[in-house]
Amino acid sequence: MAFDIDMIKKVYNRYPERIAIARKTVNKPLTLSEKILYTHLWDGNATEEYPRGNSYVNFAPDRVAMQDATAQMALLQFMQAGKKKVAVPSTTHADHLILAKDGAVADMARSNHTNGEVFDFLSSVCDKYGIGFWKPGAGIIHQVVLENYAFPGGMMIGTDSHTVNAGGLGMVAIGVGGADAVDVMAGMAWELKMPKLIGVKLVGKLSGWTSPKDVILKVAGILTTKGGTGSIVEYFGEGATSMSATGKGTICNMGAEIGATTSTFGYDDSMRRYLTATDRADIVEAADKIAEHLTGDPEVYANPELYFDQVIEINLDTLTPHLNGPFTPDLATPVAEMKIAAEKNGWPTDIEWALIGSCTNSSYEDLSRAASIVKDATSKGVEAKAKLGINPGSEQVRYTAERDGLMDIFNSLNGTTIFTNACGPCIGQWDRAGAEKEEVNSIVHSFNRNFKKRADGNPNTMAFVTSPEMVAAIALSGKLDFNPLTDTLTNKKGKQIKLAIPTGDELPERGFDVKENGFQAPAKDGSAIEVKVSPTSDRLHLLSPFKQWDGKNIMGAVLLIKAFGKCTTDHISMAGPWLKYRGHLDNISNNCLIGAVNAFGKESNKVKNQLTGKFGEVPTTARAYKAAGLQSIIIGDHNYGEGSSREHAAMEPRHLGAIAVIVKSFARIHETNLKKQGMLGLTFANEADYDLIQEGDKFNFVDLVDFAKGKQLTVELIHTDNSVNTIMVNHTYNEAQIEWFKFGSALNLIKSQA
Ligand code: MIC
Ligand code: SF4
Repeated sequence: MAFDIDMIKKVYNRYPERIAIARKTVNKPLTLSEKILYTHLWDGNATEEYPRGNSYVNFAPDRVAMQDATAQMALLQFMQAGKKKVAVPSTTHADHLILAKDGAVADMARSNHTNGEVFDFLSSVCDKYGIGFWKPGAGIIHQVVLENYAFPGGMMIGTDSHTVNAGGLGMVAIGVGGADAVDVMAGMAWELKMPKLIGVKLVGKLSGWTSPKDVILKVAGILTTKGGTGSIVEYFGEGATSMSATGKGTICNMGAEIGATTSTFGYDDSMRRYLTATDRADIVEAADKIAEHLTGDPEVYANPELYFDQVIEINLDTLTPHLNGPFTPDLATPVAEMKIAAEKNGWPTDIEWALIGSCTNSSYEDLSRAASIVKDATSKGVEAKAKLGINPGSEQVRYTAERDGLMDIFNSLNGTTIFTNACGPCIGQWDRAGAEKEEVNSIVHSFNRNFKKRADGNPNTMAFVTSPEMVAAIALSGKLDFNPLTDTLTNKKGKQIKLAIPTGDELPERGFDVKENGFQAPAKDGSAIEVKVSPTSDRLHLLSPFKQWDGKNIMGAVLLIKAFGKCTTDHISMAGPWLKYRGHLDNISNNCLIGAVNAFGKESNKVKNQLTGKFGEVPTTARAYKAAGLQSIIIGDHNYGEGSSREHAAMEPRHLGAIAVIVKSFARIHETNLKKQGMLGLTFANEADYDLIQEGDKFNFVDLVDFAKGKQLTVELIHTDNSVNTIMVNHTYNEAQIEWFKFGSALNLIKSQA
């Protein structure tokens, strides 16, 4: 039986009426995305049409998911909100903090020891406030959510950018910062700008070496890392219905890499099969009663140009396997062209490590397809040339794969390590031997992100993203430019061998099984449970509220850093070794912007301290300004804050005394995170003004006292020679968000209302 089936039935019961009214209001056939959005309006039935890309709308998501690295801050904030229990079903998943090193058993034991304090904290907060807790080893948040909580037509938010994975089961699932999760858990509305809609029509069918991963690698190549910003991507067509639900999950998952708000697919047989196989036939029964509402209207899919803001068509019959990278997930190269591309760009082609896993590609089907390659190769006497590492997506997947002999196949290959059911190398939780030498090298993996330093901390590791079956093939060949469609491998006897095309099981033939799924249900009444945070802990620290705005124009704020080029959340608040401080704002602030490249001097973590004229690290310099009572300013380029949902990237600068971030453009989640934490997230009205910012600049916000919706702000740049440039900046704050700024943070506002 499904978790929270009563909630799901309630959602379905209101569907027919709400859809009928929405259809009348909007007065045209509806996409699936609109159906889900309009059935989840906070105010109930639709009374007006919300212009896409324009109006802010209040929604009522059905559930919330959090992972250990973001849940700490989310729950520390929730503890301040003065509530007894969460208002909607919510779960926390311990998956990010487990270091991959020696293999599952040893790694798990070490992690339980090193992270014990944090796991205990999460377990007790969840218990107290009615939140389900998936213990370390239970699996990666998005696989566990897909297996247990996602349901067609539902809406959820999660404190992780890959929450969007649940689109594989037809949800609108959106990644947010912890403060947004606090709103929903505290029983308040959740606000989102009505997204635009991108329709992707999948014609033809996948076959051979081409997999769902290649669909999204191709889409990323077309749309780039910011092409999806502010949009929901809705997939449809024969190619969509003919692929598995977990394959759909892979595609939706990496929608985060193109900046999309989320991605989704209409309810179909693949979802029925997956729900049934994961013990949720009750959802199928309920969904079937309103099946017509759980997909886009036929008119929409017949003439998509009329209903979507943009339409892309991809022919799966001619789509070929891809490798995307290095350093950015949208640099798409067909496998067949890798030889030329690698040579031209000087990408090393020797591969030492090939990794399968992450929330993107760690399903049973993924493992079975990769295993088919390994089995074929070993039966033909081929040995692996690179090391293969595997992180299964969940204990249920791992247990079933072990029962079905897939793990034996992997283990029979030389150089294979099975790591924990966790994020591991995908988030830099990887103790890769030799990484500290910072040698130039390439790796391949089935993950979603490949930013600099992400997997092993080495800035010179070039990571390429591809499907699990391609990862297996490359592990065997040891070559980045190996094309299994045309190239051969040499076996132990010196014979040339061609790999058979991958085969796999969408779902385990004998059904899923698991002994200990790792779930801890919360106490019915948690009021007596005490959540302990030691005052001397260096990992956890209770929050103190940010200061309110004093109501005056900000004058004389100093430039902290002018970031040059790509500045993702990994540059602003690095993960890997810093994940351990996710529950301790002051300690984690020591990584603030240390990865960002300073536009002056082009080095990272080296900025000029305006008080002393000396160069220093970003966090130290920020602390010096704060100690001197100065507010500071951050300048950035395009798509600033791309990547993760981690609100630390907003809270750290705030904690260190920064008050505004002025950039050419923002990634959605990060912009909201800045607003929620009481900062000014602003964009240059004239992009070229970025060039006016000089190293010793001071900033005057001369009309901040008139801060209002839709009205530009005026900023004076005072240069060191006392010359002045006056520039205009745009913002997207509405009235409610301006209150967050005034109160010092959204949480301060909630508390003032409680
Ligand atoms: C990631 O993939 O970058 C993460 C780690 O899952 C993040 C969340 C985090 O920083 O904790 C995300 O994608 O939101
Ligand atoms: Fe974990 Fe990687 Fe997925 Fe983020 S992208 S949730 S780090 S597996």
